[in-house]
Amino acid sequence: LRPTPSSQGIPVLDPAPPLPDTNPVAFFGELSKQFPEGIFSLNIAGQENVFVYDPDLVTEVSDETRFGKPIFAPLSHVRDYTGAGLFTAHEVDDGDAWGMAHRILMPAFSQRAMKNYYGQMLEIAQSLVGKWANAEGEPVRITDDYTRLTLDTIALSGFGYRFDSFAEEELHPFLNALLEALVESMRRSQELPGMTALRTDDDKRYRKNIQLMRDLVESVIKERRQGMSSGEDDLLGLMLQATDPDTGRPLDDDNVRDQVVTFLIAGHETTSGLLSFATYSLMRNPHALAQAYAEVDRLMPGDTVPDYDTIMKMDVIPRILEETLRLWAPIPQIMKAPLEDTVIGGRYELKQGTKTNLLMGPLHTHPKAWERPHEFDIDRWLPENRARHHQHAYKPFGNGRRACIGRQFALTEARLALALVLQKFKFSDTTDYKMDVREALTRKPGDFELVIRRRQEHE
Ligand code: MNH
Repeated sequence: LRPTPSSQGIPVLDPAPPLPDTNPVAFFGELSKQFPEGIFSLNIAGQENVFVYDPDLVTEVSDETRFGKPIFAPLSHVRDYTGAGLFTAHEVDDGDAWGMAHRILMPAFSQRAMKNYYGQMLEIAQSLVGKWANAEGEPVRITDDYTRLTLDTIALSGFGYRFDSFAEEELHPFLNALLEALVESMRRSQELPGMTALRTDDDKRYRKNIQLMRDLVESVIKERRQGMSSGEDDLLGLMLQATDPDTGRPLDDDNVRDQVVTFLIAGHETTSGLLSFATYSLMRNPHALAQAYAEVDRLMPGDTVPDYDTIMKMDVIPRILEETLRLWAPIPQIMKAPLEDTVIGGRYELKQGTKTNLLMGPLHTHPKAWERPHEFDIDRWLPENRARHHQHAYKPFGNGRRACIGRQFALTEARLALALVLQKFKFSDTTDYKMDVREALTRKPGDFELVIRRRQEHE
């Protein structure tokens, strides 16, 4: 297969190679190596898909006056369970659902609002540490436990609901239903609707999984409505009571349900991936690990329980998280589309509505923007170096008004969890783990196990 320039000037692989059954984004990343232009096009299931990762082209695609977030496959399928929740809402076709929820919820995600969730974040992080303290010398399924942590944290701090995941051997049924639903939505987005219609058993199972997630969420909302006292200021309280400052209207009941499902998903998958990739990266980068230990020992000596201010004083751990998000962005691809026919890079023609995918991996390691791009180097994030970064070569939280609303939440939770874990434990990679990325909308390491030991004084 040879790249050829298409009629719009964009290099294209024609005919398109068959997509793999798993990890399509990793496959697009591999293909990107054939296109130093930083852009290429593929026809997938009859539709043109453009991929961009040159930082200067991404700068143009990040201009919100020219590009918006379209809800095409796979997000159009994820809508089967997240409806017009923030992540999958159309800005036009859903009336003002996105704008209303965005205005109502933004204040709940400001940096200062994080103080309100800190107590609950700490409680759940301490459950993780408690579990690991009893697993001395045994291999631990790291990603599963980070998933317990992040799911329990968003559920408790957002909705006052306790999954109590650390009490259970098995992951909560909500997670299995979600995983199966995500896999099914991804599969649907890579086949023609006629094929989906033939898979009637899969469809039954899909509906059953969606029902399980919605039933759980409906029961959480019902409980809250019954026991509600005014002034409950978590996310659920806000969604049930607040009115939109612009329209004066509250969110309707279906929308509240869709938002809760959205937050349970968006609020845990990615942060679990971040913590897993960060732990993996620390195992491979002893110099960064040593600095992290030094930081927690300085700020949290002995068994000191960190408070919110301690977490905000950290310097090394936040830089570890930023560098992890560069090399292992949990959302490896986001989609934009031109609002009108346009030209980028002075020569690549894009018709209105063309699927224009930003590939995080190739963008975050683009040689135009990053020196020694594949090296894990937390010093890139020192203030003096940060100032020299390309402005649009780092998008782990997306772009513009559709960027991640939960960013501060994720970073606060991840700093705290990593700090507590490093205060107490050292890890050994006795099985010499080889990174095995699993994509299901987001990506995480598969079957990542480490042996954990408690740290002794001066270790
Ligand atoms: Mn989050 C949107 C990455 C944690 C809730 N998030 C996005 C987008 C990216 C993203 C990228 C943009 C997607 C797109 O353009 O289609 N999010 C992350 C990462 C982490 C993360 C890498 C953790 C690390 N996100 C969280 C947490 C929450 C959350 C935690 C909730 C508590 N994210 C959202 C919501 C949206 C979103 C809601 C959709 C925002 C919108 O479109 O208005």
